[in-house]
Amino acid sequence: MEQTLSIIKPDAVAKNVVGQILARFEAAGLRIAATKKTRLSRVDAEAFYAIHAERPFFKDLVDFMISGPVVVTVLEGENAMAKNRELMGATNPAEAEPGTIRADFAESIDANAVHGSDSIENAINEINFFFAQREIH
Ligand code: YYY
Ligand code: MG
Repeated sequence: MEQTLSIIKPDAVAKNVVGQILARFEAAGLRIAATKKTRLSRVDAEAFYAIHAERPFFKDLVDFMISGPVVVTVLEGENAMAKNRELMGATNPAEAEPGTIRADFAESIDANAVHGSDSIENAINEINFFFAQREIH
């Protein structure tokens, strides 16, 4: 069964909407195969977002991602990667479809509530970044 990685970012954790966001995944038919609350170090965040290292927003993105705890989750189900991206909505919450997580819970493009893997290959790498196989069920 397909798996993908979700991160509930520091803004959404601070807003106390972790349960509401996880409930949306379940309501859409995705299962929680693993989940934990953690806090990224600067080195962790820079490695996780290495693909964006040359972007102008990289420093702000890393600062934001380490500003508080996050909830990382392995979601499992049919088309899990694409389904999660659909539930999330567009990167910029101002452009996100009504009813998506970012439209409902995000304030701005830099504090946009959730991360989701954007390909099957990245999903595998991102899951392995956070979880050991024995933690995924
Ligand atoms: O996959 P997704 O999170 O929707 O967007 P990406 O293009 O991968 O960018 C990752 C992350 O970087 C985004 O969620 C917020 C931040 N960011 C930003 O602060 N400003 C931008 N113009 C683009 C992205
Ligand atoms: Mg992305």
